[in-house]
Amino acid sequence: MTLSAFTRSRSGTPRPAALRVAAVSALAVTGLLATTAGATAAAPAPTRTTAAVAAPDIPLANVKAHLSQFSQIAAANGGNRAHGRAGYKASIDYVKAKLDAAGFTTSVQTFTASGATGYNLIADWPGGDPNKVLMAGAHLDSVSSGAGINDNGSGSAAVLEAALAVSRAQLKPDKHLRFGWWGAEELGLIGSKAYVNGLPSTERAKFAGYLNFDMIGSPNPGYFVYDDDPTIEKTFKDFYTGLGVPTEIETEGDGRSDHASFKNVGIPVGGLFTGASRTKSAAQAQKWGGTSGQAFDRCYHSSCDSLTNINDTALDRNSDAIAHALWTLSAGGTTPPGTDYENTTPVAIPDAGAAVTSSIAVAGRTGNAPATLKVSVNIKHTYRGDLVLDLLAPDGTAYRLKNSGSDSADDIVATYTVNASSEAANGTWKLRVQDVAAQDTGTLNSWKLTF
Ligand code: DTR
Ligand code: CA
Ligand code: ZN
Ligand code: ZN
Repeated sequence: MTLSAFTRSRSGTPRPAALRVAAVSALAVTGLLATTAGATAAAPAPTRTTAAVAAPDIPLANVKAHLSQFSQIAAANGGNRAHGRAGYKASIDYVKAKLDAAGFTTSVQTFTASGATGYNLIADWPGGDPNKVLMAGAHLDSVSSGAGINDNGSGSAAVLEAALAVSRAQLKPDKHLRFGWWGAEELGLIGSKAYVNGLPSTERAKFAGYLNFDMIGSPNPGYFVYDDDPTIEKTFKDFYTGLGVPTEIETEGDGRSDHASFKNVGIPVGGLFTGASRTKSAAQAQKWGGTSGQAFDRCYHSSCDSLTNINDTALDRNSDAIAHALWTLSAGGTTPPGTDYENTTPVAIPDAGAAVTSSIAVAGRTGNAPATLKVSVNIKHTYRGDLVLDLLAPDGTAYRLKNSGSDSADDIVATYTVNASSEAANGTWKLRVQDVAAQDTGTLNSWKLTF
């Protein structure tokens, strides 16, 4: 479907300008598009809205600072952070000190493996429904041959920084947030098994989910999402869709990391992975970049798994994905969600220019959006016929709200009804606005979703 761009003539009769082809995503809407308000209605009154809280960006520099600490710890302790070695306990002490200072309730659980004492670090963020626990974790131990910066300093550092972001935000999620750093994963998931097996069944039943992050900064990265639980999987996939980064299902992971300890007792699990010793295919290199025919991590379980063995882009994206999943999945449950979600931040609309977007993060809802999702829009403009409006669902599906045309009236204050019943309600929805004809311009004042 192409849009023809019209330059506006004062008579209001459009003269087709050179065609401007605007690719419009396939419309998933089946009718039910209707404007239900005239242009003269007053702007909708501000409404009470459930806090639609988007996750913060996780600063890559902070994550890498933790990796530097892990590297220094290994260097000061025989070159590794392996189970039973001083470097592992020093890693636990480093992470614990950061969390204690940030207001977490921490505890260190000990266990024995291969004749040596092992340690798990558990950190609880005070608040939330104690009967709905969302946990994120990573194994903190390395193999004995090296510092284990990608495996698994990357997951440990990213989970730590996401936890610190929860503290900085003083997040008050509906669910109770818990974080874990596991010992002796490299010996066979020993630490996480000790933790889960030590939980009474009544405590296990309180888990809404466990998110695992083991190797998320591989130097020749792939973007793999665990497919064990559909809701968790979709949360991560929607995040990457928002970045325009394709993902693949993690196929070598079953039983290969700490999520297996939780899955084995029936807890929903998910996670992210950037690859280990398997080789990146040509097709994967085509979509992700990097080097085909080369391992995702050539230093897997080797002494060269050092600070240089990290892809910053992958680590940054996955750190942000962790925060997105925590914010999204920890909402919902006890406090019933509101029906209205509004963004009142003005966005200037460039005259005959690129489209602009405004986002609303919806969380805490269950199931899909309704067949009569209301989209209320308030735009100040001197020639509304210039404007094309689309609603973008969290998975990127576009729903056309308004085409351009010869309507020379000012402003858009309207509510559109969209059949969004095939879209998950939770996630980041966007309003896309484009001014496709020269001369007049305006500003998006606010927009609102009503479920
Ligand atoms: N067992 C992990 C590395 C690993 C291998 N395959 C997967 C799949 C999913 C997560 C992790 C892994 C380790 O060596 O720590
Ligand atoms: Ca970031
Ligand atoms: Zn490993
Ligand atoms: Zn690992």
